[in-house]
Amino acid sequence: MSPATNLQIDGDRLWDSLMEMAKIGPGVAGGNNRQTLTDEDAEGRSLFRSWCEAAGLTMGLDTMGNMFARREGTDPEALPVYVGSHLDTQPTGGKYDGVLGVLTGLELVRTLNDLNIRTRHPIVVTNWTNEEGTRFAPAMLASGVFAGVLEESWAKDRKDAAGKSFGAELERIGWQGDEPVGSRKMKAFFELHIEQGPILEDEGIDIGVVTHGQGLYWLEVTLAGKESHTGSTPMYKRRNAGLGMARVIELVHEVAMDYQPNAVGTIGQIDVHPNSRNIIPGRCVFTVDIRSPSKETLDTMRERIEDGIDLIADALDIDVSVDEVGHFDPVTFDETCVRAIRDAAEALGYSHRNIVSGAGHDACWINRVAPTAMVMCPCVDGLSHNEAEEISKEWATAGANVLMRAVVETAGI
Ligand code: HGY
Ligand code: MN
Ligand code: MN
Ligand code: MN
Repeated sequence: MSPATNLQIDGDRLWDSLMEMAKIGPGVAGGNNRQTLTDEDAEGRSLFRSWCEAAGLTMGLDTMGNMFARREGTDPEALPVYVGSHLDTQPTGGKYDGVLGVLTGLELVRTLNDLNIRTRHPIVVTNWTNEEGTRFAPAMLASGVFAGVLEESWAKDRKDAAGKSFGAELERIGWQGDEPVGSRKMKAFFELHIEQGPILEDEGIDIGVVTHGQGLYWLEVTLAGKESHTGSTPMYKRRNAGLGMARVIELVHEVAMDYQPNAVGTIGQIDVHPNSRNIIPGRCVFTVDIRSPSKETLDTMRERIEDGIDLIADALDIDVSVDEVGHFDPVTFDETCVRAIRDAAEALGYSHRNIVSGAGHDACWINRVAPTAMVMCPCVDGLSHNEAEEISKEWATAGANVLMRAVVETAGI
């Protein structure tokens, strides 16, 4: 019988930790606003560090602020098994997106402590900086630098809407480490995350065995026309950037609809200048978020959208620039790690199904430098990136038990 056979986490303790963390950076509607590198993020990091130290873990911190809480194994030379996710939230985020993955990593260590079980490989619980990419684009920034895909100085120069840089804010909150980012080697990385979509709940399934992740492009589009009076400028003499943006919003939707069910397209962040009710918009800056599990579809969508934007700009006599601010190709997770997840769900008697992750996760980047897999649990109405995001303690406990078994099987006893 596997040594991990009877391991069960303490669901109440996990839930209490989730609720405790949720008190930091509260939203206005029951969720969270703990954006990366804010004082609230710093407070959440401190709480997590205090819990890790109380569990006997030693905290490492790299130059991108990634946190690594290490539990020694019986073989200190053995490559550690990493487990975690992110503590930062959307501005109108939920209590579980990312946080569940970090705190279940901590909970599995607490459980091993309770049972006085020592794995062979060390275990490292991880908090990746700036997974959300809202304040500083792109998403999964620090895990992308860790994986060697994004350049550290470029990442540290990313600015928020107030013009503050990632690097300066990381220094300001006192969470800039000196460990060179990316210097750590892993045996494997596991991440538990809420599905953030409706499939598991609709099908009444406890566990998502994540085999793949969608690829994505994040484009930033600037349309520049001419500000002028809304009353005295005849329709034929306008260079209306706002009209151009409206047509691009429709274009992105139409292109995504052409590839259903394997595509999504959204324009979520919009800045209209000068945003005055009686001035024709002179400049619009907005983000295009397109995703697909198929690389071919993703690249074709991008091409069609960029060609369409050029036609819209020509027709309206407005100037256009398109910058890529984020991209990764569709991800295929490591078969051995995926099997460890599936075998764990099977052995624990949880219903499970393969699933493709619609959202991006740190695991998508870490998969490039270490064998990686994800576990998903359902969320109510598939809702996330919304303060009403909700899960059940049972779902969290099931996901954590599967995660723990996969981690312990991989770390060996
Ligand atoms: O955008 C994403 O998929 C992630 O939630 N940051
Ligand atoms: Mn997340
Ligand atoms: Mn998110
Ligand atoms: Mn590509």
